[in-house]
Amino acid sequence: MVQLFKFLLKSTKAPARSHFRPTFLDTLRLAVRGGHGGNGLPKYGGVGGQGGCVYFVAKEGLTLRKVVQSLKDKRVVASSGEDSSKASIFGRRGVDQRIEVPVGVQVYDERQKLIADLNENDAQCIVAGGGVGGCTGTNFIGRPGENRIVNLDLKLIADVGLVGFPNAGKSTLLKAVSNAKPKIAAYPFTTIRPQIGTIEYKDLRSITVADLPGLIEGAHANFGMGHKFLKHIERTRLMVFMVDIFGFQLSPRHPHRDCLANIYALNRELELYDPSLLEKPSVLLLNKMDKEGAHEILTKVKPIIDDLASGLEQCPEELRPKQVLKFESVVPISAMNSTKVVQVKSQLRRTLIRLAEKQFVVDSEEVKEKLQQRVGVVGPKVT
Ligand SMILES: Nc1nc2c(ncn2[C@@H]2O[C@H](COP(=O)(O)OP(=O)(O)O)[C@@H](O)[C@H]2O)c(=O)[nH]1
Ligand SMILES: [Mg+2]
Repeated sequence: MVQLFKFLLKSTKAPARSHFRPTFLDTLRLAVRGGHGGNGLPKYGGVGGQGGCVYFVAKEGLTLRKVVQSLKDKRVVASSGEDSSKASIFGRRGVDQRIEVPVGVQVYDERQKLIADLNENDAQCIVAGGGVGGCTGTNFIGRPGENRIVNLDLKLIADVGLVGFPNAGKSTLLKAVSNAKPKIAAYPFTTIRPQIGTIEYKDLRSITVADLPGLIEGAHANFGMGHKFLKHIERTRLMVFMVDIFGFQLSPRHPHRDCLANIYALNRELELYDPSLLEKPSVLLLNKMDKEGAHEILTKVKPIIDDLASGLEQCPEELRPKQVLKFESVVPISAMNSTKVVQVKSQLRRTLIRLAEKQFVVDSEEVKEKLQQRVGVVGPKVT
């Protein structure tokens, strides 16, 4: 009987719903309120304790989903300051609330004004101040704490952002160069959340690479995942575009786009999202060079890729960008060939070093200029 009962229970159990797994969470809205100030004691001139504040503290290894799970609800309130009393003339301060959030979170107020950018471990900010305690100035009545809604926007921080249409081989490359374990398949949209991998070099240096999935032609019109993940590019130092040398077709209903059209389409999607991204340093990887016929295509398209503006005429109008990308380098690769992958690894590193050096020169020029402006007024010119 018990056996039968158990069997029935088992058979009614819902099937595993792995496809309902929560998706990547990169925005969160929270109500925060500082504690109320305690009341003062007029008779003795006592001062109420200040209300506690709500802080956000950035911690590595956290995700916004963990933050949600750790909170009871989406309202965070710090405790009130204690009233002043005969026994303690100065009321005790309310206890602060310290909410740990992932590194890379930007905090905005309701009008989308940036409050803080928590882009390193242990960085912190006050998001709701506590109310002042009651004193002579406030008629001994404690003031309420700050009360507001804040929006947290997580932007991943990686050195390199990998961008390309589905099936280009982004996940394959990320897996080959780094410690990440992304899903790989021969159909689009196998990766629906950004993946970050770390490339480690023999000298123990490392760089991080983010695979930013889901971009398709028409993403600006919110097709597919839209531009949901493009915002993560803003924080990367180098954009790596990846295209299949044989082109790409999203589905039989969509036109087949050759490799050049793919590059223009990526260019255009980026431009429509944020034209200033086109100024960011970028590298182009032409993938699947191991397949037959790849080299013939490469010889045909290479001169146009080197000067994208020259091919704009032939580009289908709906894909045509206003301003073209300028790549630091164009590298034909095969994400499945280990020698090529090693080359990509060192190429990425070299490019990042070069960029850092360039930035250093710009920074020191700026410092020199500022110094000159200052010193110029009171003393000799610095050279
Ligand atoms: N022949 C060949 N196939 C590749 C190469 N790189 C990736 N692929 C295949 O292309 C398909 C899509 O790869 P994936 O990494 O999932 O692409 P993603 O959508 O850009 O992440 C998979 O079937 C891979 O095995 C390559 O260099 N050569
Ligand atoms: Mg993928």
